[in-house]
Amino acid sequence: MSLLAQQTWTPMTAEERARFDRDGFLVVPGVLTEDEVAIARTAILRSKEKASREGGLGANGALHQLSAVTNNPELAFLLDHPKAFKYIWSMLGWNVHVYHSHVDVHPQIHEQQKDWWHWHQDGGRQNRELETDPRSRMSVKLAYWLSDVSETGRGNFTVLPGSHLTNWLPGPPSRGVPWPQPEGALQITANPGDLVVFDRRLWHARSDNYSPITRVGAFFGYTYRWVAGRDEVADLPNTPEWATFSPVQQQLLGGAGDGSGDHAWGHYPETTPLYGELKRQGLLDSSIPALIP
Ligand SMILES: O=C(O)CCC(=O)C(=O)O
Repeated sequence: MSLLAQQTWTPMTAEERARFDRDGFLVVPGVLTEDEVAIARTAILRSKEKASREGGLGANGALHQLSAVTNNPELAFLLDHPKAFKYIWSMLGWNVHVYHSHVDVHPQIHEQQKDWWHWHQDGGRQNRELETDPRSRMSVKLAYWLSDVSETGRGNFTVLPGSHLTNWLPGPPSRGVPWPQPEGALQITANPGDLVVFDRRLWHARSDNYSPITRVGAFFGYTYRWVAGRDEVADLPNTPEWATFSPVQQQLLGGAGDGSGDHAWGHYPETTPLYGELKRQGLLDSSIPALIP
């Protein structure tokens, strides 16, 4: 029996779902092994070195690089890592792709920064163009921690728990105006290999890293395939790496299945790799609308 055939996925638990619905995020410890952390870190730090040589780093020598797998094919395993990906298909179902991803490296900052307002919800124009209150969830993001942020002040991911049902947060009149953190802001602490799963509507922000530990993370945002992607993936099928990606990974990277007519609107579930995988494993739970064909 092949490794793939032996693989068994499990859905997120009812308790996790209830906590996610209440808080807008989950922290899941120990998702990646030490080896997996090392593989991902090495790839991302190599990208940072390349960007550094090419003058592509931002303020304070930081890297914020979009299209994670296009730029770092070694990260493909993070797209559908069973311990992390279960949160995506459990909530969004099988007709999904990664619409936006990035890797981030933030070295120590030596000078105290102004209180710049980085708080936002994901989805850009979705926060103007969706008319409901609260707006629809639309997407869920995975944040893999590849450095030790087990204490605050290390560039921790910062959230406002429970804010995913709030359309508007009082902030500065414009981005360039320093502004205090919102009351209740929480810097999430995590070890290398831990995962944060968050609802795109959760108000969140990066914090500054004043520690000597370079902060490294990888972020993958998933949404329905009928929402256009932001990542640069159009040329990926022409690369030598493409054939090394599994059909599910290819789906998540914008590929349209096995050539038998897969459709991004999910018209033909039987041709969609993730549908096939969930069906094979008996995980199509009809109590969850997004998992119904
Ligand atoms: O880097 C961070 O901690 C924040 C990332 C972020 O804002 C995002 O993924 O939308």
